[in-house]
Amino acid sequence: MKIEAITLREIQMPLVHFFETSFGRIYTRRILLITAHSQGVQGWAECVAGEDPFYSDEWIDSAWPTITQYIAPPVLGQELAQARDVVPLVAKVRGHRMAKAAVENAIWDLEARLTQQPLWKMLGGTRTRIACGVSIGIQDSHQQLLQKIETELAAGYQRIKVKVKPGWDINVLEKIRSRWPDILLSVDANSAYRLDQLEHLRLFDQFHLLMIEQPLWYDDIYNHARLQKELKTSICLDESIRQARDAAFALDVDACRIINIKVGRVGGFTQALAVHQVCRQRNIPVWCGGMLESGVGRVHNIALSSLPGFQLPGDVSASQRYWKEDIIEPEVTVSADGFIPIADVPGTGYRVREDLIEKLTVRQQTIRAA
Ligand code: OSB
Ligand code: MG
Repeated sequence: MKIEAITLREIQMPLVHFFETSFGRIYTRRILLITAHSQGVQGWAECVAGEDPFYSDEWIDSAWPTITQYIAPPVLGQELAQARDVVPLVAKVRGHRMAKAAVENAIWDLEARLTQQPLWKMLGGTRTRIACGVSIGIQDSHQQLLQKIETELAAGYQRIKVKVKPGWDINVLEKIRSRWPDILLSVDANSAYRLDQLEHLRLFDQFHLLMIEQPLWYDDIYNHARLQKELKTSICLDESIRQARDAAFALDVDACRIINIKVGRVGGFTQALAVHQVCRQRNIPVWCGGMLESGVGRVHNIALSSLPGFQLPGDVSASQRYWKEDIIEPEVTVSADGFIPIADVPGTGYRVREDLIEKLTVRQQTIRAA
């Protein structure tokens, strides 16, 4: 396939409910969508860079010029045998993994459509349904959080993850556990703690959590290994794992027992498969993280979650938890027992609603092969 053009679009979509983590609260998403064009067919992907450089150092306004000036040009006009051939073409650019992932994944999507294959099978998926959990942000009150958990459990979600930070942690977990002693429960700190808070972190052990996600520095592995030695609760790394080498290092030093794979954070499907492979070889369970994606990114997360190592429920949940109206058709829905089925159909199994995207677009740029 020859990549004839790449389109960047920014759409803006208000969240149904604000989302708050230890680094801040967000009400409306600014989402960068990428389209790769070849032979009259379009592949779509979402750049998961946020509105601010807080979760990672990338953000939407860094990703845009990085793609137009450095990532799209080496790919445009190239005859690619397969989507993973994008990787060496953009390897010269250091970092900017979310920007790279958006272009690479659009080309995976394109290849699936051009060859009429299911994307999940191209990736090596084996599951015909994926187990779903939810990630619930910090709320205005404990009462509001308990109500949200109740709603999500009633909807069938198999695992509840709550965001924590100092002041919104042990007190909250006591209330959750006294009401639901046995649910599958995790916490995500998004780097809100330091190793000198060890005595406080030990308090998490009493709640038999499935995991504590990224308690320490976003770029750290060594101190997580020191912490894991001191905790009963399994550490899961998110931010710290940028590539397969990081996963191998983290597992060699026992910095975690579980890994969260986000395809954008590691730089695209090819690297996500490499991280998955490292974890498979060592029998370490992985799960698919979320970045408050629109349907375009969400369906890619579903495809990735079909791989055999995705043994724990992910943060991949229904469209309606985020959006009044999603930009794909049908919207992503979750069964009453907490699964998303994966159909054996070409592409992603979902149609991109270009009409709606057009209405939501606030800027657009197309770059063509010379
Ligand atoms: O750490 O997993 C995270 C959202 C934005 C940034 C970081 C994270 C998250 C989530 C949301 O937890 C997961 C979802 O998409 O529902
Ligand atoms: Mg996380």
